[in-house]
Amino acid sequence: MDEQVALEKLEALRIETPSWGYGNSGTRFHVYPWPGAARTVWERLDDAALVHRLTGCCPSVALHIPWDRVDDWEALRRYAEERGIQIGAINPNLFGDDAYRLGSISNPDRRVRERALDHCCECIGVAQTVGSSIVSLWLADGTNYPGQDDLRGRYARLTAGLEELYGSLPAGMRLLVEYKFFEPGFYSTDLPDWGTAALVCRRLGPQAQVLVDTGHHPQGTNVEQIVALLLAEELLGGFHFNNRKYADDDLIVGSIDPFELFRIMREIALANAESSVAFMIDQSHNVEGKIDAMIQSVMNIQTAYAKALLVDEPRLAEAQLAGDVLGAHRILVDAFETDVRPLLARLRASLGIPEDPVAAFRDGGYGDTLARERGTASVESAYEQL
Ligand code: RM4
Ligand code: MN
Ligand code: MN
Repeated sequence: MDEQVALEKLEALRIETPSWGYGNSGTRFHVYPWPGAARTVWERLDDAALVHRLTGCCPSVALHIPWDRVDDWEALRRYAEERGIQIGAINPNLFGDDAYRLGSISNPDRRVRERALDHCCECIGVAQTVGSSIVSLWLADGTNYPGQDDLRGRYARLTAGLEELYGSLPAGMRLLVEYKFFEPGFYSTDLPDWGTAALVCRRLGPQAQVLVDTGHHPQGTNVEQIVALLLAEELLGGFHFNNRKYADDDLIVGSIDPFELFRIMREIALANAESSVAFMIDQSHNVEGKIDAMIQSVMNIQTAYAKALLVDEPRLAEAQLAGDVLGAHRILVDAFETDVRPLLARLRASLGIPEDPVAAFRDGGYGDTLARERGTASVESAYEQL
């Protein structure tokens, strides 16, 4: 691809960061407080705005409700806009309430199901008020033991609930349906995989699409093939980017397997689907600085995308047609091995932002200033939180 075209495409790429990635988080063993980590939704927006200032490509931030609940949503919207960002996907939280022990939308108890749906409707209202067009749903619903509940019954309750929710969506708003094959349910999960999510979205209608969280598959899953198939069926709504080594690790994007990230970005570039897919990060940081980690993830996505744009597609198509198995493979790997740092430095220079946003964050003293201003929050033990 011509370098100028690649630069234009890179400039157009937008990545949404998650409010919950800016606060302290941990494992079930402990939460280590990070000096200066955001303590309130307002501070989380401040940090998201800083990431946008340094990277130039993160103009929106996703919220998780009730973690980010405020009394005055208009005020929160204004606060974001004054800092040059917008509020993006609204994530209903259907797992942080004692009532959801046996699930939310699939719960055997009708009253709990109603409560879950009420919360989703509240989130639709929030999205409208803050100017967002995405409600992003991940359900922790599932079971821990064979026989605990009726699997077909759960599926029926799930689809009935989602149909009701879908009916409440205003025109122009999308419902993104996220899947995950385990956790917190260890025997079954009600939306375990992309196939189930796709079936459900098909049943609901065009405003429902699948969200792929890159950490939500069994080991060895070919995630880029899932992406390709969902794109072909016009069912790919968005991503939660992160990386994993073992489970749903939520490590920074591209840290464990940058080649997988490249392969995913290449499917999107090949389908010209950049503008219809929501690129979001879903990360939590246990031992590392939050803002630093977020910037590194953003840069890794840009790097993978730049490489994806460099694939010599005409030559690759020729090699594929000629049955040149390893020739085709080499053309793909060639792009992956290209050093795109100079290209990205040029992009950033042309946008008037630092050529190395991580270095700018580290050298700019931001971390020290935030630590001084905010101090080190004391956090409840992870055991109490979980
Ligand atoms: C889940 C899933 C959701 C995220 C929560 C915090 O595993 O990835 O998207 O909102 O974690
Ligand atoms: Mn996720
Ligand atoms: Mn997850």
